[in-house]
Amino acid sequence: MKTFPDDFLWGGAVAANQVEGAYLEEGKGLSTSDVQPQGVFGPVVERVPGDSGIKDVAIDFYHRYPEDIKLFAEMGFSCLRVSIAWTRIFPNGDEQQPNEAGLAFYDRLFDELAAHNITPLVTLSHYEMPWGLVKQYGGWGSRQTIGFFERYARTVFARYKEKVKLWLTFNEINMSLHAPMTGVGLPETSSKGEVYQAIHHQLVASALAVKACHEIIPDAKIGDMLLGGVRYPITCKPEDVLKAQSANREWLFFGDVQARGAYPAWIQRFFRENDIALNVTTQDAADLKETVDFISFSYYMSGCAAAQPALYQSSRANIMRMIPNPHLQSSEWGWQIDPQGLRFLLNELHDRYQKPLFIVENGLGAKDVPAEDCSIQDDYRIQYLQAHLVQVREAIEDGVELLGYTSWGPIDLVSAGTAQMSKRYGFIYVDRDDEGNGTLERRRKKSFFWYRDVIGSNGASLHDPV
Ligand code: BGP
Repeated sequence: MKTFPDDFLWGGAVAANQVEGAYLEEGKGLSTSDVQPQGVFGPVVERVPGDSGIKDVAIDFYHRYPEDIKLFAEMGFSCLRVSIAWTRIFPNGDEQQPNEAGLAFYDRLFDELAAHNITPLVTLSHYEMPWGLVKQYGGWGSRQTIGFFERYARTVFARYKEKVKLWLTFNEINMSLHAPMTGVGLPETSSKGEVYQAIHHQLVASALAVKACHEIIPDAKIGDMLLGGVRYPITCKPEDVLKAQSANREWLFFGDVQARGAYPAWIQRFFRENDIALNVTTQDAADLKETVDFISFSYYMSGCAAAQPALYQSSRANIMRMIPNPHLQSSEWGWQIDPQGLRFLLNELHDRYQKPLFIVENGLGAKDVPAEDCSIQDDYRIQYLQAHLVQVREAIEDGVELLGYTSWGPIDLVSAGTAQMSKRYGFIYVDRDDEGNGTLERRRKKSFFWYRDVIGSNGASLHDPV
């Protein structure tokens, strides 16, 4: 029987700004997420006294984490991916000294996880940065931000070196190309050259964080995090195949720099043809050589690419301008469901980088309608996850080295893309709606028991592919 490795890490993934709430508590500063009330693609709305947004409370994880971790433990989690809100540690981003109350919060969180034998996997920056750094310095457009980030990274490595041995630098680092404010703190109107320069600064900062982690916590592993935006050619016409290759390279570029330590050759042509002249110092090139220990990624969907520009006009305005695949079904939010794409992606990344992989996000955002008895029969979610996990198992059989799997949003949380509560991913239901009404009570869904069995049997309870 095919199974998962004995030390495989099973769990879920959340991000500070989508679960914690307490957005100004105990000295926390405003982050880019706090000024984007409509989500990562929405406009910046400056905060004024008395205003409020859905993320200000989110699911109140800041106060309810013991209860939530207990539920994760009940499902058998061996791993929980969380992020540290940079603004709890350095509220404006440029302080010399960290905020002790913020550091103490994550101490409590990691201690709670340890008490339940759950290994933390910690993202340094998940779709947010101090708003102060954006306003005063121009975000990642400024080279100074590298130093601020390095100070933050060194501070948390030193503080949590006994408690956290698995780290990630920037969440979905390739998303800066599509959501520059969220990714690099630049306005949406920024030119390609400005965005790539900011990305360059962030890539250098990522490498410096990897170096600092290796120095401060020698027995830790630190990875990058990519949005696995798999694109297939819409037809087998050679020009479509080439188009799909360049569409995939757009995001693989980030992995190439972070895992191989240098800019790939082909990007130089892209820069030349787009009048992009990056300022890369000799020191930058040397710093980039510090590469990640493993590759992590999110995977929700795949899409197609075509040489014919007209085909893109019919595509839904999804994040990466993917053309719909006529052979696949879509979620309620138009994300195309493709379990075999996950096996394909795992093999591609394994072949390309020859480093261990970690699936740190995967899941189905769906509307859950509680039944009369208040139960949530989310068979659609079970079906989605089951189909993907079967393909994960196939990829492991193919020879892929995979450290673990953390499904996205094991507890309902605020959506990053649309700031909705109603786009639910959880095994645990949270009583809160898009307007912020609800008791915040937690309830186990049908999928809760299903996932508990999957973890308990180390994947043996999964059916075979259909
Ligand atoms: C990824 C992000 C997550 C998460 C997820 C689902 O892009 O890393 O933060 O939210 O996608 O997206 P959404 O919340 O828009 O449904």
